[in-house]
Amino acid sequence: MTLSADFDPTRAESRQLRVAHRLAHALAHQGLQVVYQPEVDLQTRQLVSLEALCRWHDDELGPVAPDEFIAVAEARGLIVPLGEYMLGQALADLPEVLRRWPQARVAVNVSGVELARPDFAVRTAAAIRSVNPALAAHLELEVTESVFHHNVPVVRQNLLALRELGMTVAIDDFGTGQSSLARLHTLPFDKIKFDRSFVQALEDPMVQAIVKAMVELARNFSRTLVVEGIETPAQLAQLVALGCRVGQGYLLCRPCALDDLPARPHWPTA
Ligand code: G
Ligand code: MN
Repeated sequence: MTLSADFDPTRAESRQLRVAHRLAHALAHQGLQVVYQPEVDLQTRQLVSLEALCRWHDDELGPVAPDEFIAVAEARGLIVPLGEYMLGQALADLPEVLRRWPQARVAVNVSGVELARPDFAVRTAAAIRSVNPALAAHLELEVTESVFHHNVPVVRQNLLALRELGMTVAIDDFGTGQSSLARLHTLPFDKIKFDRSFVQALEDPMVQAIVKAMVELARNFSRTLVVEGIETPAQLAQLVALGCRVGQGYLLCRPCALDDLPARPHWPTA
């Protein structure tokens, strides 16, 4: 591995410490925002799920990208409180979500660090129960293939226990991790979110064949396939032709505050 000439480990570490410090402050003072990005039925334009995404604009640091602060949270022991905060927000917003879209689920992203904790399911169940146990049937967990770097039997136990309550499980960014196909059958899941990198390479006939195969795989096992990162009408048309039913992406709807979400997203066609 080569490091660029201006890479300074001391400086990188001090940035990480500063972000961690400010993030802890934001968590303690309600300084994080939640936006929602819909998953949409590509034929009916009906909203299927809303993915809760964390956004942060710090008074001192300015806007900090989720990729950066999630990695810092994982490294510095803040991912558990961050996850609890996002679940709390999702639970608080669910009554309004269900008033507008009675069939919808709200999806929260969870880190392998959280899922590998033996008490994750118990604590999550307690948080739901303290608001309204019926809301479990309207919650989804998004997990990435990075969970395979953690204690997989514990992860499995947590997912199984939460599915018992009615929650569903989505494999996020599918296709980017290592040995994803080889390990897919080892976790309980309801939905596959197909990574946006495939959409970006759709002109490649091999990628088209992969998308088709995923559509078949999901159909044969009664799993939902959601294609992420749809940005252009041409991509959308091609995905629909390949059999895709549900999608997410800037073309369909950008992440936005709950109050600003359209009842039924509208998008330009090719
Ligand atoms: O890993 P996950 O798929 O949960 O990441 C969601 C992130 O992807 C969010 O930060 C969201 O803003 C971003 N995102 C959503 N739709 C699109 C899209 O169409 N294109 C790109 N480049 N990013 C997107
Ligand atoms: Mn996600």
